[in-house]
Amino acid sequence: MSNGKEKYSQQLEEKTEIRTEKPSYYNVFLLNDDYTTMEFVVDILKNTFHKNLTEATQIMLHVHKQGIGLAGVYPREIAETKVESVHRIARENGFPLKCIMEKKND
Ligand code: TYC
Repeated sequence: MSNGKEKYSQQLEEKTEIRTEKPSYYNVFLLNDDYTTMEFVVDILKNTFHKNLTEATQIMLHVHKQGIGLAGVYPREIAETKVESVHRIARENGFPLKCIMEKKND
């Protein structure tokens, strides 16, 4: 009959998972709108996407003029978190700023 010690050591058996697939990367884009302020978008690009002021201003102006612009490229889970963060921070500040992600070709 098995005792508690045996059961416990069975639960601790290690399984080695071998990941063969390379992770997919995603483009994360900001979309233009008529209500979000330029200053707020620059702040998002600095704080959430770690751009410096010059890069953040260039990306913001690109989105303003072209309707869409690339904020960053990340593995799926990080990209999802960026999109959620942008939407949460924008809503907290009363702005309708939209952020989307799209799988890159691998
Ligand atoms: N179009 C906005 C304005 O004129 C500025 C803006 C830029 C908004 C980029 C969103 O992703 C955006 N205030």
